[in-house]
This record gives sequence, structure tokens and C-alpha cells, in this order.
Amino acid sequence: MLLKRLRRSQRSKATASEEALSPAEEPTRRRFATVRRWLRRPRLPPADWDELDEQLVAADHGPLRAMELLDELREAVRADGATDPDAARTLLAARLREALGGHEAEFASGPPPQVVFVVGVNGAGKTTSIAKLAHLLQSNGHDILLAAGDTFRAGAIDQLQIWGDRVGVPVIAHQPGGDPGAVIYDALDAAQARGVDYVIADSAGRQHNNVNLMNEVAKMRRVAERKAPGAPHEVLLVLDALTGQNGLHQARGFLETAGVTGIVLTKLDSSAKGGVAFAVTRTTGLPIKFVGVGERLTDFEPFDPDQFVEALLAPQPGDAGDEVRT
Ligand SMILES: Nc1nc2c(ncn2[C@@H]2O[C@H](COP(=O)(O)OP(=O)(O)OP(=O)(O)O)[C@@H](O)[C@H]2O)c(=O)[nH]1
Ligand SMILES: [Mg+2]
Repeated sequence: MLLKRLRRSQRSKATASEEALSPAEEPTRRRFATVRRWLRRPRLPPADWDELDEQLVAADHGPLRAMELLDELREAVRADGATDPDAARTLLAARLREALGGHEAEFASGPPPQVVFVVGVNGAGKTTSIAKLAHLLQSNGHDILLAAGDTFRAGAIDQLQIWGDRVGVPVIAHQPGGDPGAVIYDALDAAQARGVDYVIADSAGRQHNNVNLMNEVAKMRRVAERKAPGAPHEVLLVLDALTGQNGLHQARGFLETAGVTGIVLTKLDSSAKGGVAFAVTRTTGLPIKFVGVGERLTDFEPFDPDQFVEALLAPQPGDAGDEVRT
């Protein structure tokens, strides 16, 4: 599976201490400190349900989901007659993984060119994520071509070209104000002529109005569908972890009309709410395929629910509880 291969290649570059969550995701990990402390108790005292509830809500699970999770846990603990933290931990981990879609999603792979559209509201991190994805695919030996589909915002084309130069991948661009459909057409033409593996297309995050924005994405799709079989193979919706539920609300138009196949969750490094990953999967019903964990090219990883949950629940040396407080 392509994502797994990409992740392995990323990981081989990371040091052992970066294996679980990257240091950039530390705030997320800190959030779960109370949960982990709770799970370390030799017996589960009833009063701690409240503490756990607070913790899950604080991590952006939303009161309703936190309650559901706790009910399931309580029920399981009661059914087993168990007050064993290990059993509770295993159950919680399984539920959290399930909430994230259970296993790692797939990423487009097949005959070239594979066409990837990147959509999302302005400022979510589309252009940066395109550069990071191009870098990741390229370091796995793939030929990439970028398409400057955001012809609306002044400076957007230049910005993609700068990233293209930095990563060392060609960018197909037209004039500002041009037709993004025509950019896609030319990019696919060039990709087919050059035998490029992946075409990654940027798109506008803002237009004169929302209807125009959605029409534009729809047109990009139509052009791609006609030009390359099965295209677009991926439509990645970029969501900013900092905007939480509000960001999801703003992105609803894309979810309804763009044929989104997966999520890129950016800025997890600055978000203290790891629970946003759960909220996003639950609300959209779509897998998170990549996460952005910083502003550098390498701050980008294929998303693995198992690893994410394990890292959230694994005891950390920094967890308070046993230590002497200063
Ligand atoms: N900390 C952090 N910053 C990020 C991440 N991803 C993107 N950013 C920053 O978010 C800002 C917006 O990123 P862009 O890639 O320009 O966003 P965009 O969606 O293309 O925005 P528009 O072109 O205006 O629609 C930039 O300052 C990026 O450096 C991330 O994972 N972590
Ligand atoms: Mg952009």
C-alpha cells in the first residue's frame, strides 16, 4: 500500500524518539496526560469517570461523543467485572482507532498520470501541503508535476512556483485570472507527454462567491475526467486543525460538490486538540490521509490511526502524577 511505503520512508529518516508522534505533536500528547494517568491506576475508582469525561471533551471529542465513549467503557468494565486499567486501555484504544476509520487509508497509485486535486478554504494550508506531498512522493522516486490551479488570489501562482523550485518539480501555470480548467488541461497534456507519475493541482480557496468557487472545482474535475482515465484519482480536502468544527463548517461546500476522497489535517503542531482528528473523521466520514505538523517541507506524514492512538495513550516520561511537583 502506497501510504504505508511512504510512511516507512519518512520514518527511516526520523530518530527513534520521533517514532510515535513527532515532537511537533507534543501539545496533542499533553492533552491526553490525564487519560494516561487514569489508565495507570491499579484500580479504576468511580470518581475518575468525571475526570476522564472532562479530558475527552477538552481534547475536542465533543460532550456527546465523550459520553458515548465513557458509556461503552463503563459497560465493558461492568460486563467483565474488571477494574483493570489494561482492559480499559485496550478497549479505549480500539474505540479510538475505530473512530479514526480503523486502519490506514490508501493513496492513489496506478498508471501514470495519477491526478491529485487539493481543495480547501483559503489559508488552510493547500499550497504548503502540495509542496510537502510533492517532496514526499519525489523522495520515493516518483516524477511529479504541479498545476497552478489557483488563478484567483494575487500571488498564488508565484507562491506555487517558488515551492516548485524549492522541491525541484516543474509547475504548469497560466496568467493570473486565467481559467483553472485550461491549466489542468495543459498540465495533464504535459504529464502525459513526459510520463509523469503524479500531477498535483492547487486550487483557489476563495472566489467572488461560494458558487463560483464550487463551479470552478467542478470544471477542473470535468476537464481532468475527459483528459485522463479515472482522473481525478484523489481529491484531498485540506483542513486546518486550529479551526476545528468551524473549519469543517466552512469546508462543507467542498464536501458536497468536489468528490473529496480524503483529508489532509494541517497545523496539528499548533493545535492542542488531538480530538479534532476524531471530529473530522466522524463528521466527514472520510479518512485522514496526511497530517501537517509544521512549516518545513518534511513536516508532513501519512496518517496512521494505530500509531496516533498508541502515541496518545502510551505512558510518557513527562506525564505528571508520580513525579514530585516543583
Ligand atoms: N504550523 C503549521 N503551519 C502550517 C502548516 N501547513 C501550512 N501552514 C501555514 O499556513 C499558512 C497558509 O498556508 P498555505 O499553504 O498558503 O494555505 P492555502 O490553503 O494555500 O491558502 P490560500 O492560497 O490563501 O487559499 C502558511 O503560513 C503556512 O506556512 C502546518 O502543518 N503547520
Ligand atoms: Mg494557496
